[in-house]
Amino acid sequence: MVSYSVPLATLPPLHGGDVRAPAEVFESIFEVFLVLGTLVGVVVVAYTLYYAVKYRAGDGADPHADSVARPELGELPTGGAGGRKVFLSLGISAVIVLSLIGWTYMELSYIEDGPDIEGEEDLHVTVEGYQFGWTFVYPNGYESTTLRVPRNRVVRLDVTSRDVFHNFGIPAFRVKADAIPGQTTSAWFTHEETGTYEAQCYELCGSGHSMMTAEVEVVSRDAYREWYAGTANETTGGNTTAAGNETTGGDATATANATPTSGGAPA
Ligand SMILES: [Cu+2]
Repeated sequence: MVSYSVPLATLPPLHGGDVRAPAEVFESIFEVFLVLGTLVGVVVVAYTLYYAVKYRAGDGADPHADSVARPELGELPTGGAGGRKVFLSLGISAVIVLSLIGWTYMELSYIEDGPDIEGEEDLHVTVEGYQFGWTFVYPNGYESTTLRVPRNRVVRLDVTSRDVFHNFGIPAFRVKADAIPGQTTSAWFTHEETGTYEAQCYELCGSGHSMMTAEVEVVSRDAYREWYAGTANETTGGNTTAAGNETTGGDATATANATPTSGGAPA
């Protein structure tokens, strides 16, 4: 169901659901480990049971009837075919384990770096955690308590905090990032289906921690465009609260939202 390796270079600029979302990557890692783990488990258990039954002591049968030269007490077994069997099984195990490590590392690096898409710019949203809620700051300075994003677009989050340690996560998208005052942590996601999801704080941060949720709305591109155009009017209109301390500056609103809001926000 999940395509396990899409070469990043072949991704189209405007992705129509072709960019692998973090949720898909984590799912594929889980599936591969589940299948291989089950396979190894079945082989080991079957092998054990087979020999347990084959060499069982029953009905007074002679255990040495098959004329195998068994090792004496204290003597190391040489293994079947002069140790070739041991060497082969160890070799195969090593190849499997090393391949898994390499593949998983590459998959996780993809999550770490994000997809490499040329063309349409990614949507950057700053996420600010505070006791006890989340504020989402859009590129035009608009602030919202709901994270509204278009479907099928890479959304890059710059996560930070105004007070104590928080952790921003959207379980449905398998995305999670530390929110630490004075620092910015990056995360990204993309989602195909429109709908309403929930973001949650994942770092015990005080008495209101469990209520520290936010709505995440994935909407169609057109709906997003329309909504975002409306927020621009709101931001550049009479109310310049998004710009924090720079309200007197008038035209400096666009650049001033990152530091002033995190430093000078009301507690
Ligand atoms: Cu929190």
